[in-house]
Amino acid sequence: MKTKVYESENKMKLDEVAISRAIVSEQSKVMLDYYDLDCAIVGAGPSGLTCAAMLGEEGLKVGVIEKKLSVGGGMWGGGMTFPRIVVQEEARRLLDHFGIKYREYESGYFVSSSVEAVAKITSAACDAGAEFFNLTYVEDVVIKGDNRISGLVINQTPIQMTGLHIDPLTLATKVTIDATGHDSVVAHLVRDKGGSVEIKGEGFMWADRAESNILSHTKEIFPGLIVTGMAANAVGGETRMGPVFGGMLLSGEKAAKLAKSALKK
Ligand code: 48F
Repeated sequence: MKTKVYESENKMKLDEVAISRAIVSEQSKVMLDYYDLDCAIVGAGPSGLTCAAMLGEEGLKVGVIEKKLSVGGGMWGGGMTFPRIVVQEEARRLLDHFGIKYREYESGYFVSSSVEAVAKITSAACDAGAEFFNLTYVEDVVIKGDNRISGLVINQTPIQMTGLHIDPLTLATKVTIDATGHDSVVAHLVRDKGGSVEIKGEGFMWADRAESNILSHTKEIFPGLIVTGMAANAVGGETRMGPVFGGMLLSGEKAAKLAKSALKK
């Protein structure tokens, strides 16, 4: 008598090694392709993610390098662990662009879920073709005779964490966006090695001033290097703003426009 046929008998049997090969093979292809970028975005916080989505939507080859396991930077946590962010009127159209829901609290304070905001902007960046290199940190830049950033020196975060003596790899990029937040890591790397970059440092909390001025600080500060988000304010000597995120989204959008026009030159 025939025993019960399990559904699995007709299914393909999974091979652990094939799973491993699929991952290594696909990621190797991506890396070979994306080690020559139109635009490298360092840091996957709100400004970097917005910039990645906007540049990807323009059909440019974009790589996002994020030292942590997860993307989202300082947006996940909202304010003091309450997972809500505030966005002002000027940036409401970007919430609409990414399909992020919001409710108006008093007049002009639009409140969204920080988790939804990170997820939807990340999703837009993925849909637009941006590639993510997480657990990867930028430790140096390539600057040759033309005095312009033409590449980034990267390594894996666990190597940094364990202090292992393992050399990094290098990727080529036409434009670099420093979206590393308060630390403004790429700007510091350039300045500390003699590049003519002035870093004024971040000021006290003053949300209205910080949000009003962020776009003027979002600019090319060294040939091939654009600063965005909190990195732009830190470089520009601007105040901080806490959990109001409109400026981050608008700054990411402006950085994308600047990168696009730099790429046209
Ligand atoms: O800090 P972060 O969220 O930057 P942002 O886009 O947004 C700032 C706000 O979150 C908040 C604020 C606004 O209200 O004041 O702080 O300007 O994200 C920066 C990302 O850069 C990564 C870091 O892990 C974070 O996810 N990062 C920092 N250094 C490196 C890096 C590095 N050397 N290589 C790669 N990623």
